[in-house]
Amino acid sequence: MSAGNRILIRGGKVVNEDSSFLADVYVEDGLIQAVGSDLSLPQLGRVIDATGKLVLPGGIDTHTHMQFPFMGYQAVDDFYHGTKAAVAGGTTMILDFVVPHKGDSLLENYNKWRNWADPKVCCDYSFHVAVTWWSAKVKDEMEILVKEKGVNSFKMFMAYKDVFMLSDDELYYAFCRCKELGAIAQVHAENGHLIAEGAKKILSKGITGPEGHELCRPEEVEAEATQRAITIASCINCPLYIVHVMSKSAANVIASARREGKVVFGEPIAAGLGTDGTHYWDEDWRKAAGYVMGPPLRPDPTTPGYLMDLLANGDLTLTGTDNCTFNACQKAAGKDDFTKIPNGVNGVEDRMSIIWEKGVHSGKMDENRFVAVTSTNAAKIFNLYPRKGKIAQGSDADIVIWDPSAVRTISAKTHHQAVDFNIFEGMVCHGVPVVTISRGKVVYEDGILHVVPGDGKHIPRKPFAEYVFKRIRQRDEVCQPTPVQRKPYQGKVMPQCSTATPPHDGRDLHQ
Ligand code: DUC
Ligand code: ZN
Ligand code: ZN
Repeated sequence: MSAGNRILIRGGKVVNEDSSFLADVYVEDGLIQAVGSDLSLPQLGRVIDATGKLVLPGGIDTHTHMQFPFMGYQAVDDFYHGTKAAVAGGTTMILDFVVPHKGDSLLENYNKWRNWADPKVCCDYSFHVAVTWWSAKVKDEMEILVKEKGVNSFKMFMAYKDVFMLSDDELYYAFCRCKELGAIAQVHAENGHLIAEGAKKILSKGITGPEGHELCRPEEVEAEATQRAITIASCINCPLYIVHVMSKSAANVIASARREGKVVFGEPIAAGLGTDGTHYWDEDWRKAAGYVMGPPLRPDPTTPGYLMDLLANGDLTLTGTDNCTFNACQKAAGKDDFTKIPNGVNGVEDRMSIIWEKGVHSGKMDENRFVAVTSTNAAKIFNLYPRKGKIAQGSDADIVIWDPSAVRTISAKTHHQAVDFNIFEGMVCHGVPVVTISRGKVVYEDGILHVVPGDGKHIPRKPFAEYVFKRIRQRDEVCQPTPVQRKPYQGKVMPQCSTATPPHDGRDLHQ
């Protein structure tokens, strides 16, 4: 056995979601073997001094789209560049999306995405699968994905009309299937019909620039869909996960649903927590287009702070990035028409620093809540806990040594992503990952990457995560409606009139 398999992290403060304590951490063969005082290396190995630093579970980014073929272009951060950047930022696992076209097999696409990812990933990963159409085949393939392929989450789009969008009845069927299989239903919550009509209206006013992207999908379009998805899920007692919560109004809808006891989780993203939609009005077209994503960032500059408040107090649960990056020459497809700008922004590298800066450094959340929203809650919802999201004996050695007092300035010039733009350009962040360990290997240290493409592993996930389904199961058992016991009606029943239902007269009620 080589000494490279053994690492002793000495003198740091271990931070989990529920406690912080001074301890050494001993790692061997990819696992945390011991957490305790005054540990020593049993044999040859490496000692890393973490005095004055925090020892955190590696970040889990719940929402990425590496090399996603979308709107005519392929996202430039592929599974190699994307996961390399992830570990440089302290993230040791990503959850990416398989997104089949309407009519296409979910399974074939799952295999295609696996073939893209497996040889390239530099950290562990897993897949959500999008349900973009509905049929018996889709229903059957969802079962195979859950039972044989380790998928326990499916994403349904309420936007991207005619491309990925499902109708309300299809959402209902998909949610029912998710619940049956013990998978979590996720939604991209925006009203696709209103966006399509809004885009025509804004273009007809001669507004063709990136500001049109926000103007045609204001925040009530997101809030309405969020409420609708929650209503549909609630009718079937199905747990629901709202991806990329971008507005105050959508966040408020989720907060009140949670107060009513609904099993719903909201995922804000680094972009929405770290910057805002005022940039769509920037006079530099390229800069404005760099922020185009769906749902859009909001022009109300108090939005990021508000979303962070809700993330700190538990109304919102965990964080991703929606990392889906396009270079200037790809964004330029929409230079004369904002509807053609490929949607997507960066975040996978900077998420941890942004949340530390705006959440912990600002005093809104403590280091334990930071761990909860950057890894532990993701691990619990997607049934990876305590293998991931915890520093404890037996957990995977996905660890970040974090220097809370170090400072870095974010820039596209120095980031590790393939994209030529960074939406957080110039932002100064306290909280810097100094060492990242991915399943027991140092993959990043003092600014230097030591990654090997293909070293990351696909992590299968089991259905029926307790954190999500315990309440659902109990409600199904005890909260069923029962019929009122009555004596049968004994009176007369009037015969039905033959013209009770007027015949359809062929009029189109939508004219
Ligand atoms: N939104 C984006 O901005 N990009 C990828 C897909 C999505 O929903
Ligand atoms: Zn989405
Ligand atoms: Zn997305």
